Amino acid sequence: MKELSGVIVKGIGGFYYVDTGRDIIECRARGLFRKKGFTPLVGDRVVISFDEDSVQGYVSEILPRTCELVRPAVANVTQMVVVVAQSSPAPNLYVLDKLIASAEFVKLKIAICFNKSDLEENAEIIKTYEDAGFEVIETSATLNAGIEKLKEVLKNETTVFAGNSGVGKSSLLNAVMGREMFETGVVSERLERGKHTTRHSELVSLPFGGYIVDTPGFSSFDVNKIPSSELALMFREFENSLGCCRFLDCSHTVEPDCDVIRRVENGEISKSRHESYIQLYREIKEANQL
Ligand SMILES: Nc1nc2c(ncn2[C@@H]2O[C@H](COP(=O)(O)OP(=O)(O)OP(=O)(O)O)[C@@H](O)[C@H]2O)c(=O)[nH]1
Ligand SMILES: [Mg+2]
Ligand SMILES: [Zn+2]
Repeated sequence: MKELSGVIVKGIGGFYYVDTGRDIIECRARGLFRKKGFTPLVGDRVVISFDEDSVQGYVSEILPRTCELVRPAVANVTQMVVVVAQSSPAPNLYVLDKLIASAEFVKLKIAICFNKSDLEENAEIIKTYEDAGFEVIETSATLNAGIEKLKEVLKNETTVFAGNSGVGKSSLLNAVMGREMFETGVVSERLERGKHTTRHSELVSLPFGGYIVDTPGFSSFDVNKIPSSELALMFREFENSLGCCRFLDCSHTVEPDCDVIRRVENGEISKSRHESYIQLYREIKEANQL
């Protein structure tokens, strides 16, 4: 028996596919984990026992996780790239800000990719997010533009691609990989063609180091887990205001002498970001009252 370490890149029907850096080895998990109610996840760093004579190995140990996402169910993600189409479909800033807040909550690195620059440039939105302090990448998957910068951002990270359906996540990943690995096109078209779309999360290893996860359609984490009192911390450009409002427990939604609202009014903080904050704040409050 040989012991090897690796990363689970795919899990289907009780089998785990472990990337050891040299090969991908099909493994079963030791019954041990099931007894403890602990299931290996895609993204887990594991130790496997592997018999040279056998084609199958066993996952014998799971190393501690740095984080654990629920949807997609992936462990040890380090970064989220939120993809937005500059037009078609029109950007939904609330969805974008919600994804950003959920990623901030689990302390992921964040980059925002404004795709479809070949159709219509949306300089205003790009500026909003640059000013708020985000890494912004402008791309066109169709024209293969901005892909080198995207690759730099992806290098040596484990990245989930999130964003509404049709914004071009799979197209961008194909451009990064340099081949058609991911299925593109709108869901309805895919169904009409009767093509299989994957429902399992899978890590794809990048030739220049790192992994990516393509998540179909909209994806977000459980934002309702963010305590409403901490939501302001998930909006990085609010930071300088915290502690500067008249009320110590200011919610930054309606209060007088609120420093966040003051900075929205003088244009230092974007109005749309603050609107998303208010909507999310109310959503979290409501969900927690049930
Ligand atoms: N004009 C233009 N079209 C693009 C670009 N990127 C993607 N598309 C098109 O937009 C459509 C949707 O692209 P996908 O890559 O399938 O989008 P997705 O985000 O993966 O969508 P889901 O898998 O449904 O979540 C396809 O018809 C693509 O050809 C781009 O940069 N410019
Ligand atoms: Mg896709
Ligand atoms: Zn305030």
